[in-house]
Amino acid sequence: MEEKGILQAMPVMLAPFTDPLNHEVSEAAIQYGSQTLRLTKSMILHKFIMLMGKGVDAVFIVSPNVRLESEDCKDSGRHLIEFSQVDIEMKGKDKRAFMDLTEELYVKMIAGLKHTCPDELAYFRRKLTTPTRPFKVYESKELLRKYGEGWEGILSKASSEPFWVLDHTREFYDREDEKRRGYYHNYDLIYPEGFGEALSGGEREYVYDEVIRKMDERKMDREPYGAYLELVRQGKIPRTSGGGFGVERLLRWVTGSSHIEEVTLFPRVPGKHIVI
Ligand code: ASN
Repeated sequence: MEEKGILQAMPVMLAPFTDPLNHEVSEAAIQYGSQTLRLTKSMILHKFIMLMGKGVDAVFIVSPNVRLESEDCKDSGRHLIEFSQVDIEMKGKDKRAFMDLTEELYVKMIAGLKHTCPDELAYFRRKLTTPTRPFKVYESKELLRKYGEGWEGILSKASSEPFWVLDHTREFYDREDEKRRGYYHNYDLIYPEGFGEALSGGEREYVYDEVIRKMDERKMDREPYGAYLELVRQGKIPRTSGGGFGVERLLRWVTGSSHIEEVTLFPRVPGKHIVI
C-alpha cells in the first residue's frame, strides 16, 4: 500500500450511518443521548468522504466490522458477526485499475508467504499456488444461467485459482450503467477450492440524482444519511472505485482451514454463544 501511495486511515466504529448492505442482517445500533449510532458494517461511505481531501488519492483502512448475520450462516464456514476488513478506495480510477491492484496484491501476498513461511505452510499441509495474472473474469448473469443460484460454490470448488465475477445487483453506492440499466460496474473476487467470496467492490455512484434514485428504489430511509447526502448534493464526493477483503477469510484460505473460527482468537460465529 505504501509503495502505491495508498494512505492508511484509522477506522470509525460508531456513526449515524453505515453500509446498508444488500442482505438481511439485524441492525446493530446503540442509543447515545438523543442519537442513534450504528456499529460499522463497512467503512464504505466514510472511505468516499476521506477522499474529499486534497492530495488524498487513495486510502486503506483495516477496520472491525459488525454484521449480525442470521443463525443459518453458522455452518457456512466463512461467516463471523465480528471480523476485520481491509477496505481500499481510489480516487478517479475505474474497475480495471482496482482489479489490477488487487491482483498485484494477491500475487505478492501468496508469493511472499511461500517464501517467508514455508514451515508454517507445511504445518498446515498447505500447498499454495501463486495465482497467474490476469485472473479469470466471469459475468454473474451468465453464471446464473449456467449453474443456477449456487454458482459461486460450484465454480469456486471447480477452480484452482482466484477469479473475478462482475455485475452484482447490490447497494445504491455501486455504479449502475447509465445506458444499460441493471448492469452494475462492480465485482467480487472468489477464492478457489470452495473457499468462496474474498472481496467485493466496485466503481461508485457519486451523482446526486442517481444516488437518490437508487436509495428510493431500495426503499431506504434517507434520514440517517443526511450529512453524507448533503456532501453528494454539493458535488464534493469524488468519483472512486474500491473494495474490501476480509482478513479472516484470507487466513482461512491460505491455511486451508475448514471453518473461519479456526483462524481467529475470539471467534464470533453467527448463532453461537459468545463466552469470551
Ligand atoms: N468493502 C466493500 C466495498 O468496498 C463493501 C462491503 O464490505 N459491503 O465495496
